Amino acid sequence: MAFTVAYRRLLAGTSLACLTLSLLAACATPAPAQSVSLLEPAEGATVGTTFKVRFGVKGMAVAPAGEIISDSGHNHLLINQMPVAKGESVPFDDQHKHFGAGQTEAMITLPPGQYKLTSQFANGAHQSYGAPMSSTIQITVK
Ligand SMILES: [Cu+2]
Repeated sequence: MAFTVAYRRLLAGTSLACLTLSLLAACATPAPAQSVSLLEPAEGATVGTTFKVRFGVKGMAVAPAGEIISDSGHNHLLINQMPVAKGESVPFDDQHKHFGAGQTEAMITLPPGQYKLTSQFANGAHQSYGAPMSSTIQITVK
């Protein structure tokens, strides 16, 4: 009997703890802790030839290029390119723009057309964190 009461108290305590923790999102199914997104433009947007791109980064710090610091890096904008495989260097060319000063937004100019824009996060040595740290949208430039 004493055991049952103690067990019930334990269960009640556990659910209370879980309830409390779920308020902190620890008991819920967590979203990927580290991710990037393009906050602007919106998916499917039509924009002018010069437009603002805003990068979103979750779970990693944005820092200028230079040192390799774990869980830290800078944004890249890939234009009509696939994400760069994890550990590979992001090329430096017109289709791979580096924001090595730690920028989280930039003005981009592109000729009219349809584009696939990919945000790619990479470490201080421009080595990609791979597809999980990339995000792609389609836009139209008019
Ligand atoms: Cu870079």
